[in-house]
Amino acid sequence: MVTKALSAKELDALRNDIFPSMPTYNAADETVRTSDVPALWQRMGRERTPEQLKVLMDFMDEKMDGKLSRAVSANIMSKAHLKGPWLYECMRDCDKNGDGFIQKEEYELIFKIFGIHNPGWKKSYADFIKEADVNSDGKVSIHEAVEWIEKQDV
Ligand SMILES: [Ca+2]
Ligand SMILES: [Ca+2]
Repeated sequence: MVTKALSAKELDALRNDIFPSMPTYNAADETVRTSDVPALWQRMGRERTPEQLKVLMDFMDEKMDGKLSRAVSANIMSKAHLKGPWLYECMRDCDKNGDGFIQKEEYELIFKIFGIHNPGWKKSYADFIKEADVNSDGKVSIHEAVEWIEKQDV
């Protein structure tokens, strides 16, 4: 997603300057609305395609009540270049029923998020189970899912 790490200076600017300057910034709970996401990325100098932004915004609407807090925003952007932590966070968010394993509907969400960056990437849920279930218990854990995604070149 993001390939270059934000410097400490950039993160300070995000927290103290850019984030509070967004049109929908709410000082009471330190959040911005989903509609400010494109401007936020742009101000950080990280260009996203409209498709990438849409996935992120849909995700916020669905998972975060359409709001992004200042702490979460800095957290996501500071770690977005580190594949491991970002992927764990992403997989944990996709585990909608919170059982620690990725079911079919949850895989479809993962596929949607990662597929948008790689239109040529085609892996069915059956492929996912076959390839990712390393300990052969018939289920794919979050850990197994992260290791699998890391091999996908997405
Ligand atoms: Ca699950
Ligand atoms: Ca397994």
